[in-house]
Amino acid sequence: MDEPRLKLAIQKSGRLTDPSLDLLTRCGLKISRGKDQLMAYGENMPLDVLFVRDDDIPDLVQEDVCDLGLVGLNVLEEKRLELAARGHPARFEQVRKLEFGRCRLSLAVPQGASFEGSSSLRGKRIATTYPFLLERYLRERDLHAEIVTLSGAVEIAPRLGRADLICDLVSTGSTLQANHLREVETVLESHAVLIRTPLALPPLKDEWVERLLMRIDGVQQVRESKYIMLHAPRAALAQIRKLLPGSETPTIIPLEGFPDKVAIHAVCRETVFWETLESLKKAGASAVLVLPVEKMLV
Ligand code: PRT
Ligand code: ZN
Repeated sequence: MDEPRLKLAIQKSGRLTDPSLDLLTRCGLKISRGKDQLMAYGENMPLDVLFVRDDDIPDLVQEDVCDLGLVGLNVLEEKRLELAARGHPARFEQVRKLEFGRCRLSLAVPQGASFEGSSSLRGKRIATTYPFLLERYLRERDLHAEIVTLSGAVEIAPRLGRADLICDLVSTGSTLQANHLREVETVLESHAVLIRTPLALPPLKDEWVERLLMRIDGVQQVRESKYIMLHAPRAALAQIRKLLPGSETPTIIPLEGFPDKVAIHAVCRETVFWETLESLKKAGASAVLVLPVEKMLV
C-alpha cells in the first residue's frame, strides 16, 4: 500500500509565498513545481504542497482537504469568528507561531481628524475587509459603530466619503501615509501561523507532522543564533559569561600550556552585536570568532 501523504496549503502568490517556501526548504523539503501548477510533489518527504489563495487556507483544513496550512493569523481569526457567527466550530488548530508575515490590523483616521481614545469610534462608519475582528473589538469595548465591509481598497474609503475611518493591515505604515491617514489603535497583532486539522491522523502522517514541527523549531531557533568561540583569562570567566547574549551553558576548555586561560565555546541565541564583541574584548577576551549556526536540534 502507498504511504499516506500529508497535504499542506500555502499562499499561491503573495506576501507569504516566498517565506513559506523558504521555511519548507530549510526544513529539508524538496518539491518539484511546474509553472502555474496548483500542487507540488514532495520528493523526499510524504508531503505535498497545495498553492491557493490565502483566504482559502483555513477552509481547506476545515473541510479536511488539507492536513496543514500556512496562513496569517489575521485571516485565521477572521475565519474562526465568521464560523462561530454561523454556529460552526472551527476545525483547525494553530500549532506554531512563525516569524514571518508580521503586520497589525489597525484603526486609522484621516490626518487632521481628532481621536481621543476608542470612545471616539462611537457612531462612526469604519471601512474594513475584516468585519468579524472589528465587530469583536467594538463589542469588547461596548462601542456601537457602523461597519462598512469592503473587499479591497479600504484606504481610499474615507476620501470617497464611504467611511469616517478605516480598519486595515499595516506593516511599514507607508500606505497609510500616502493616503493621509493616521494609525490610532491596534485591533490585532498578526504573523504567519502553521495550522493543522484537529482530527486524528494515521500514525505515519502523524509522525511526519511531529518531524516537521521539530524541524520548524530548529529553523526558527537558529535564525538569530551564532556559535561564538574565544579565549579568556580564568579570572574573567564570570564576567565574560554574563556578556554572552542568550547563552545558557557555555563549554569551558583548558588551554594547553596556559593555566590562567581557557577557551569558551557557546551558542548565543540572540544577535551578537559589535558592541558585545567590544565589551568581551574589554573584559579580557581574545581570539574571538563568531560563526553562523546552520541547524540545531535540542
Ligand atoms: O491573492 P491572495 O488572496 O492570496 O492574497 P492577498 O492579496 O489577500 O494577501 P497578501 O499577499 O497581500 O497578504 C497575505 C498576508 O500577508 C496577509 O493576510 C497578512 O497576514 C500578511 N501581511 C503582512 C500583509 C502585510 N504585511 C501588508 N502590509 N498583508 C497585507 N498588507 C497590505 C495592507 O493591506 C496594506 O494595503 O499592505 C499595505 C500596507 O503595507 P505598508 O507597508 O504600506 O504599511
Ligand atoms: Zn487574500
